[in-house]
Amino acid sequence: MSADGISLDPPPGVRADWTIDQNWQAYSPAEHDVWITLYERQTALLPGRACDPFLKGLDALDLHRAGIPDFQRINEELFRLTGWTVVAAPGLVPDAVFFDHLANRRFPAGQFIRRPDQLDYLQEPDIFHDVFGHVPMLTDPTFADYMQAYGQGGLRALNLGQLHNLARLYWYTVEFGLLETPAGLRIYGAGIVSSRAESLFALDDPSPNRLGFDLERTMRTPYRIDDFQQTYFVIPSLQALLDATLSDFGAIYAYLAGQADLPIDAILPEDKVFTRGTQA
Ligand code: HBI
Ligand code: FE
Repeated sequence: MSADGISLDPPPGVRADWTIDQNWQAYSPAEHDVWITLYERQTALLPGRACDPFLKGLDALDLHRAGIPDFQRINEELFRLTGWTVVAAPGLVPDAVFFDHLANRRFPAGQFIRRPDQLDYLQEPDIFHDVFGHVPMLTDPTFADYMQAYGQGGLRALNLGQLHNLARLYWYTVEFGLLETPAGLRIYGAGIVSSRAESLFALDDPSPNRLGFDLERTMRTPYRIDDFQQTYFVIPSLQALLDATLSDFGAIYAYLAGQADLPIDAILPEDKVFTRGTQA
């Protein structure tokens, strides 16, 4: 058993690197309809909410309305743009496997799609969360470099027993990150952009804190996986996110070892506060 409780040996029918064939021809019309419903819901509300690199990526990969995208088709353009490819996975894969894929510019996306009665939420990332939520940002060269650096850092963190700190960095950037732009705050996090309710909540609701991103600050902040975020961290640019990965994580982990976790809704005197949430 590996650290995260999932055996590193893949289940029957799954390759050693935990990938499977997407088998695009096998998707049913009903499954394509779920994608179309989710796609049209999100693209109706994301202009003015999602950041430009996300919207450009959506167009570049032509993640169109006709249904679940064929990875072979979108990988031609994605690889040309940033050297990334999407590979099909049966679901969550062991951390070590996940990081190794990211470190090699492969994004493991769930091959399955949620059922019609799960449109608003599901625990495990499905193909809509992964391909609509995560993949468009991988067309941006800076973010593409960040995701590869994250994978390389993850492999190191695993070996240092520091995964919990790095998982927070992933959570508050890749999954639930906000970007500051001259036109206001914009979404780049996949967990937000693939969710209708959170695409609205993350920008409009007075309840959550919205604080300036800081690497150590963010890594001291726990997160919840079962509800909207109580705190969102805002980056000034994607370049700032990439620059953060150039830090000495060994020194950061040593510092964090002496620091208690912060309350999930804490606001510190040194925080750059965009919104002081009501935490309603
Ligand atoms: N596996 N397929 C897949 N997708 C993920 O997003 C993912 C994963 N395994 C582990 C994981 N995410 C998180 O624990 C990361 O923080 C490492
Ligand atoms: Fe995700």
